[in-house]
Amino acid sequence: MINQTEPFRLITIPVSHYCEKARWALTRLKLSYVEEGHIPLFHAFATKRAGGQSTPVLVTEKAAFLDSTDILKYLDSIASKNEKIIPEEPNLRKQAEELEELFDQKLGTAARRWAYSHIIGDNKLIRDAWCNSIPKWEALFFPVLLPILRPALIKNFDINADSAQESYIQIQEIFEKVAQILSDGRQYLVGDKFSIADLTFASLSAPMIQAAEYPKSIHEKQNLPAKMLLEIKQMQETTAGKFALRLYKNERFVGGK
Ligand SMILES: N[C@@H](CCC(=O)N[C@@H](CS)C(=O)NCC(=O)O)C(=O)O
Repeated sequence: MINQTEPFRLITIPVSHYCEKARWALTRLKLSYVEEGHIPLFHAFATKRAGGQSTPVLVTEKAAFLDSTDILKYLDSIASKNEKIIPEEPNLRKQAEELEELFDQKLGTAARRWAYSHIIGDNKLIRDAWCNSIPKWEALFFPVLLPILRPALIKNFDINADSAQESYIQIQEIFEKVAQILSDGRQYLVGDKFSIADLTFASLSAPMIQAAEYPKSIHEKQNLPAKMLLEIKQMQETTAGKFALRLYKNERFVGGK
C-alpha cells in the first residue's frame, strides 16, 4: 500500500520507448501520475535533481526510482494482488525477469539505434521526435541544441551507414525468439497472464511497429523515410510484430488512459 498524497512525477524524454514502458505500467496499475517531459539534455537537470541521469525517473514522496525496471518493480510492489504484472510463482517470475532484461539490453538499444539511424539527418523528424509534449520554452532551444546533440548521438550510439542494417538484424533476432516462444499457441510470453515481459516487449518495439494506440505518436507516418517505412511494414507483419500490435490494442489502456 502507498502513502502518497500527490500524483507521482514521471520525468521523461517523451519519445523514449523506455519512458513508454513506465507510462504503460502506471496506466495499467491505475496509479495517478504527472508526466514531466523534457527535450534531451534539459532532461538532465530534472533527473539529476532526483539523483539520476537517464529517463524515465519516477519520483514519489518517499523515493526516486531511476531505471525503468526498478520503476516497474516498485509499481508492482504497491499494486493489488490481481493487478500485479510480475508473476508471483518463482519460476514464472524468473522467466519474466529474464525476458525483460533481454528486451531492455538488446531490443531497446537496437530499436533506438535503428530509429535514429533513419531519422538523424532530417531536422524536421528529429524536431518532431524531441519537441512533442515538452514545455514550449524548451522547444525554443531546439535549433541551439541540435548541432550539439546530433554529433553526440552519432558518436554515442555509433550511428553510421551500416548501423541501421545491423540493428535491424538484431531486432529480427529478438522477434524470432519471441515468435518461437509463442509457437505453442500461448497468448502471453510467460504463463497465461499479461506480465512485465509482454509490456517490455511491446513498449520497446514501439518504434518498429508504430501501433495506433501509442500515446506519443511522434511522426506522421508518411513523412518517415521510405526504407524505414518498408522495414516497419515488414516488422508489423511478423508473428512478434503482430503480437506487439495486439498487446497495444488489447492491453495498453487496461486501467485507464
Ligand atoms: N536502463 C535505462 C535506460 C533508459 C535510457 O536509455 N533512456 C534514454 C532515453 S531512450 C535517456 O534518457 N538517455 C539520456 C541519458 O542517458 O542521459 C532504463 O531502462 O531506464
